Amino acid sequence: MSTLKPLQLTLAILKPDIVAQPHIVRQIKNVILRHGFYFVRSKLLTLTRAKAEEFYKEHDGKFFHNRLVSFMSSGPISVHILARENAIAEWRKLMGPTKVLRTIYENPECIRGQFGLTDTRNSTHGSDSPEKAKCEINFFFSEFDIQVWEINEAPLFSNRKVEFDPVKGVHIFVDPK
Ligand code: 3AN
Repeated sequence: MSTLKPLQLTLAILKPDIVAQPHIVRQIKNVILRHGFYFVRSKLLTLTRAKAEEFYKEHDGKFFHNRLVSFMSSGPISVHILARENAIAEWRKLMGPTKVLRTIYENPECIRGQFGLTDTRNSTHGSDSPEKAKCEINFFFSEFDIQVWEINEAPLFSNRKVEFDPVKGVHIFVDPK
């Protein structure tokens, strides 16, 4: 019997503070690859303020909401569907805690500990549950059908029939020839 655990999808965002520094984007993508994640889809885009408000509507009314949506719509973000066993928890572990000002002392090895600037400009985002991952993937990749991916593409990823294409910035299928 196979002991392979199914791949899980999550949504990762490299926020404007990171995208403004291409060498740090490269470092973070390398960390993601070294930790066994697959880049399933990737996009570079800039959120309008209205779209940033929609994405963060659960934080409406909180003291940091205005600065959060201003920041998230202030420049390009790099958005990725990542796949891995336990992708949601593993990506959140790699990012580290939300509060950068504490994390840089308490957990300096994680991505936010290394690259975060403030509690708002905290480098990265990751979905925090399977339901949120589905919803957030659909928010940014409405053309991506999770069920179709699970049937058609996931087995090729699980069987490692993919390789990372640095030009496209995603994993592509290896030619079987
Ligand atoms: P996470 O991104 O770790 O899941 P959430 O969902 O609680 O954290 O918060 C969403 C975003 O809101 C954070 N990534 C951060 O940019 C911002 N944020 C959260 N808490 C604070 C805070 N206390 N001060 C400033 N910004 C915050």
